[in-house]
Amino acid sequence: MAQHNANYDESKVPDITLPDIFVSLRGKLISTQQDWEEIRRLEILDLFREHVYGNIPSDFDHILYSEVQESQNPYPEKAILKEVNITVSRNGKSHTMRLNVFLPKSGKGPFPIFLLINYQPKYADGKLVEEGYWPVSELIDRGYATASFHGETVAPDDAERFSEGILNTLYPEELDKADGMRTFGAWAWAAMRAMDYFQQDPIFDTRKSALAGHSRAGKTTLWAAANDTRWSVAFPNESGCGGAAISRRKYGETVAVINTSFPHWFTDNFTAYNGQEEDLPVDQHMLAALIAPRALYFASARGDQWSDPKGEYISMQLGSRIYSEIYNQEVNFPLAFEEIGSPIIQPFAGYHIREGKHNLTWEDWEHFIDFAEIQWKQIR
Ligand code: GTR
Repeated sequence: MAQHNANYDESKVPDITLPDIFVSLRGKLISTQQDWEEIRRLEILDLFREHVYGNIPSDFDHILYSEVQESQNPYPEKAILKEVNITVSRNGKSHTMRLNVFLPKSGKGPFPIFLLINYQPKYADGKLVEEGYWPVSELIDRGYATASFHGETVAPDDAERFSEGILNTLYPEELDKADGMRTFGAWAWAAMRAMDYFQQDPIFDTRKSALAGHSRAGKTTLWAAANDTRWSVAFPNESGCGGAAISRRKYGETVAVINTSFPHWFTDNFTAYNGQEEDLPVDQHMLAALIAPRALYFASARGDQWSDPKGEYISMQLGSRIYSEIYNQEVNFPLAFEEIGSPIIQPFAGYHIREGKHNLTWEDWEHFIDFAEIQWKQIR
């Protein structure tokens, strides 16, 4: 990977002109909720689909949920572990993905739910993950259900093998399309199937549902939540290039670098923007805007310059204008990036940058949970 070529010098960031969230492709000024929801939001979603992430096919013939027992419950005293196989069939073929769910033993529910999209190779067996990265114990203590699936059980994170999951079995026609589904589309599809599962069981309060993911799973979190409005809160953590960060800044990881290192992540059309970020019909602040009026929180780390923390914050500053301009909410990020101290936690939109390296930690989760609780307080 050409990491050594990356620009980390703010003075070398190009002067950029970003596409306007509030002007439609036909030049219409977008100022009402109706125009946003019926015109501009759909345009932006489709531009990201065609040029960046590819399709997320939504059709299938059957979906079946069955419980298996393969792992030991690490918290038998306070949590119920459900290992759920989700089997989806289409055109006579089927694929099974695994969802691991923990429910609090105390309380009757319905429980709000935090879903983590996982991809870490060390957990590739789809099993349970450790404290910090997936803080099951703390989430249960606070009265929440939490679940996780591993990307590998849907589409392997590998340029050679990515199709050896739902792409080969369920949606083979996607493989030949320039805007076809690739790994991130497949993982986003899996988050939707997890939500299907939560919605058919009244033990979950899906009006209070948060989708979280770190890094490549953070990029997926944003794309999944943009497409699936059943999520009430999205937490892309240190999602960087192709996630929260503004692509045109070319700071840290760039479109060319990510497409070269991970050709299976984005749709093939995205390679046209290698080194040509200024030609993109979108930038990532527009993806942020697609989450509204649901809630969105970005998190960065100072030691993670590869993900361009400043680009992530700018995209939150600009994208979150949707809440004030279209949804009449008092959301704003008046501080310049350099002035940020403590986490900015407000209704609808939040941001923090912590010390330390690229990782998902308990410190990140504590702010996520505080932020989610602010959003969910409004829901009775
Ligand atoms: C890096 C990649 C980033 C980020 C990260 C991760 O190698 O360049 O875009 O996704 O991996 O997922 O941890």
